[in-house]
Amino acid sequence: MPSVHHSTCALDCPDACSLLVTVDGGKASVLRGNPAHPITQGFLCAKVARYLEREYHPARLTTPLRRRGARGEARFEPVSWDTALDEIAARLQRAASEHGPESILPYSYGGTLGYLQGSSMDRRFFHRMGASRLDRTICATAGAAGLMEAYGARLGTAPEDFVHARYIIVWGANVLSTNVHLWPFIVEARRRGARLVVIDPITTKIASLADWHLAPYPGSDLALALGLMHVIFAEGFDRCAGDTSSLRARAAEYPPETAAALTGIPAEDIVRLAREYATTRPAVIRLNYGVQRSERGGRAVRAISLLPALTGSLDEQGGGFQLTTSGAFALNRDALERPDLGPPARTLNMALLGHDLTALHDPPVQALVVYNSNPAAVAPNQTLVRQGLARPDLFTVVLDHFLTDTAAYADFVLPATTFLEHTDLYFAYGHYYLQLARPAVPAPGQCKPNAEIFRLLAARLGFTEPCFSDSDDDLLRQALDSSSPYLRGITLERLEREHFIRLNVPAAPFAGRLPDLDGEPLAYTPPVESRLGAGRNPAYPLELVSSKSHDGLNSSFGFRAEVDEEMAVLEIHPSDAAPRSIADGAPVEVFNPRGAIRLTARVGDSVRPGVVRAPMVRWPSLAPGRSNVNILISDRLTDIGAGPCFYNCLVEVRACAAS
Ligand SMILES: Nc1nc2c(c(=O)[nH]1)N[C@H]1C(S)=C(S)[C@@H](COP(=O)(O)OP(=O)(O)OC[C@H]3O[C@@H](n4cnc5c(=O)[nH]c(N)nc54)[C@H](O)[C@@H]3O)O[C@H]1N2
Ligand SMILES: Nc1nc2c(c(=O)[nH]1)N[C@H]1C(S)=C(S)[C@@H](COP(=O)(O)OP(=O)(O)OC[C@H]3O[C@@H](n4cnc5c(=O)[nH]c(N)nc54)[C@H](O)[C@@H]3O)O[C@H]1N2
Ligand code: SF4
Ligand SMILES: [Mo]
Repeated sequence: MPSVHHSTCALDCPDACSLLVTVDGGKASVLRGNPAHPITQGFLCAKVARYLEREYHPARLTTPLRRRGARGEARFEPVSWDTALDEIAARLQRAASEHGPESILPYSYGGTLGYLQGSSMDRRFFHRMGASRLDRTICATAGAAGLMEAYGARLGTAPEDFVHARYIIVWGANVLSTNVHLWPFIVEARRRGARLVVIDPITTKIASLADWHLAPYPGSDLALALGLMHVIFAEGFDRCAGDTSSLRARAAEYPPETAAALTGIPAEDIVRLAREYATTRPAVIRLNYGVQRSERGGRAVRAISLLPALTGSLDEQGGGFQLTTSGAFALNRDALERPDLGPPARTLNMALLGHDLTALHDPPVQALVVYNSNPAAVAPNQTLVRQGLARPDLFTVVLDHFLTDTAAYADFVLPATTFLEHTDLYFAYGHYYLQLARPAVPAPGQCKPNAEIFRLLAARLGFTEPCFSDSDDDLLRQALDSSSPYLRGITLERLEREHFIRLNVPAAPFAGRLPDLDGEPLAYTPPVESRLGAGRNPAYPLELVSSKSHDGLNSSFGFRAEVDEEMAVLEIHPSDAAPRSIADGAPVEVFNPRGAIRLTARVGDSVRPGVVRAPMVRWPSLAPGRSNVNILISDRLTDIGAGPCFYNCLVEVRACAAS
C-alpha cells in the first residue's frame, strides 16, 4: 500500500515548499506540492516536480570514494566508510599539527537550507578543531548588509500580504523562475486592481507579463533609487516622520536627467514611476537578490528599502518591501553551532576562494572540506579557484550527491543523503513558515547525512564533549530553545504534528520603525566593470548578466541535458549581434581577459543593447573548454557585505566555428 509522507524542499529557494511524497515499496513514486500549505498551495516548480529523477539518478554517489587519478580528473575507487573516515581524521589532524588548525577550511553553502545538515554538527566540529571560519558571502551578504544598515533587521512583507498591494514593483527579482509561489499572490492583487512594474535589465518572464518593464543598466539601481527619491522630495510626496534632510540633500544631486544618464531609463519614466509609486498605496517592492550582486549592490538595497519609509507604505499591510524574511527565524544558532567550542580563528571569505587557496601563507589552507556547495562551478574567478583546488599539497574532502566538478578534485568524496532521506528543520527566506521534515525514503547504498558524517569524524578525532553525541532531535530542541517572540509556542512536538508553523511575525513587520535616513553613504559611482565605470574598455564593451536559470538551481541540476542546454545560451540583442555577424543559433565565444567560454547565440530583444545574458551555471565538466561563465567573473567585492559582483562583468563576443 502506498503511503504519503510530509517533506520540505531543501533547495536554496525562497519558497521552501511543503511537499507530499508518495512512497511505494520503499521508493518514492510521486512528489507533489502540499495543498494545505498557504504558500506552496499544492504546486511545485518545474525543477522539483522532477526531483525524483535526481533522487534515483544512476550517477548518485552511494559509496565513499578515494582519488586514484590526478586532481580534477575524477578517477576514484570505492572505499569503506572506516577507511575514508580514518584517513580523513588523520589528515586533518596532521594539517592542524603541522600548520595550525586554521590551515583547515570548511566550505559550505546552500545545497540544503536545513539547519541540521547545513549548520549544526559541521559547525561544532570545525569550531572545536579551531579551523578557519568561513564568511558565507556568495549569495546574499551585500543585500543583508544594506538592510541591516537601514533597519537593523532582515524582515520583509509576507507573500500573503502582497494581495493587499495596489502597486507592486518587482525589482531585480526573477519571480516566475526563482520564487514562483509569490506569483499567485501577485495575480490576486492584480485581479483586485494592482499594477505590476518590473525593474530588470533582462526581459524575464515576469517582465514580459508586467504592466510596465523598465530595464536599467546592470548595477545602476542605487542611482535609480536616488532619482526616485529626488522626485518624491521635490514633489512633496515625503511622509516620513524622521529627519530626512540628509537624504534629501543626497537625492538633490540626482535629478531625473542625471539618474537617466546613469541608469539608461528615460527621465520622464523616472518621474512617472516615482509619482505612481508614491501615490498608489499600499505599494510593495519585491527585491530579490539580483540588485545586490553588484558593486554598489549593498547600498542600492539600502536605498530601495528606504522608499516605502518615505512614502508611508512601510506602515501599511500590503506595503513595504521584501528582500528576505530570514531574519525572523531567530533560532538558537549559538546552541546549535557552538562557536564557544574552540579558540577564535581567522575568517576567510568564500567569495575569494581562489585567493584563499593560493595566496595565504600564515598559515596556508592545507585541508578543505566542502559540503552543500560546488565552488568549482559557482565561485567567481574560476581559474584561480581551479588552481587552488589543483594544489598537490591541498587535502580536499567533498560531501555531495554527485561527482561534481569540485568533487573531481577531492582526495575523498563522501556520499550524502538528500532531503527525502534525512531529518531536518527548515527556515525560509520568502515566507514565515518554519518546517520539520522526517525521512520519507531510505538512503541508497551507504549515503549518510552531513550531521552524521561530522559526528563520526568528531568521534575519530577524540572529541569527547557530550554535544558531539547529540542526536538529531537533541539538536532540533536546542535550536528551538529561543527567546525570540517570533518563535514563542513553537515546539518539536507541534512541528511533528503540524509539519509547518507560521512564526509570530506581524503584518507590516517594519511598521512604525524609523530607518537610518543618512544620505551620506548613498553616493553613487558606476561599478568599475560597467558601461560607465572606470574599468570600461572598448575591447570589452558588453555587460554580461549571468542570472539564474529557469530549470536549474545553481549547479544542482547541471547534469541534466535539458538544463545544460538552457545554460549553454547567450542572449544578445540584434543590434549587438549584427555588427559581429552573429546569427541566431550560431556558436559564439564570450571572452574577457580572465577567460573564454563557448555558448550558442540567442538573438532577440530579451536583453537591451549592450547587455548580454548567460543563465548560470553549467557543470564545467560538460561544457566546451571545461569552464563555465564564472571563468569570466572577477572576484571584486561589493561595497558592503563583501559579496561577489557576479552581475558586473564586461565581455566581448565573437562568432566562432561550431565546437
Ligand atoms: N530556477 C531557479 N531558481 C532559483 C535559483 C536558480 O538557480 N534557478 N537559485 C536560487 C538562489 S541561490 C537564489 S539567491 C535566488 C535568487 O533569486 P533572484 O534574485 O530572483 O535571481 P537572480 O537571477 O539572481 O536575479 C534576479 C533578477 O535580477 C536581475 N538583475 C541582474 N542585475 C541587475 C541589476 O543590476 N539591477 C536590477 N534591477 N536587476 C538585475 C536579473 O536579470 C534577474 O532577472 O533564486 C533561487 N531560486
Ligand atoms: N555567475 C554566477 N555565479 C553564481 C551566481 C550567479 O547568479 N551567477 N549565484 C551565486 C549564488 S546566489 C549562490 S547561492 C551560489 C550557489 O552555490 P552552491 O550553494 O554551491 O549551490 P549549488 O551549485 O547548487 O551546489 C550545492 C551542492 O550541494 C549538494 N547538496 C545538496 N544537498 C546536500 C546535502 O544534504 N548534503 C551534501 N553534502 N550536499 C548536498 C548538491 O548536490 C550540490 O552539488 O552560486 C553563486 N554563483
Ligand atoms: S519552488 Fe523552490 S522550494 Fe518550491 S519546490 Fe521549487 S525549488 Fe523547491
Ligand atoms: Mo543564492
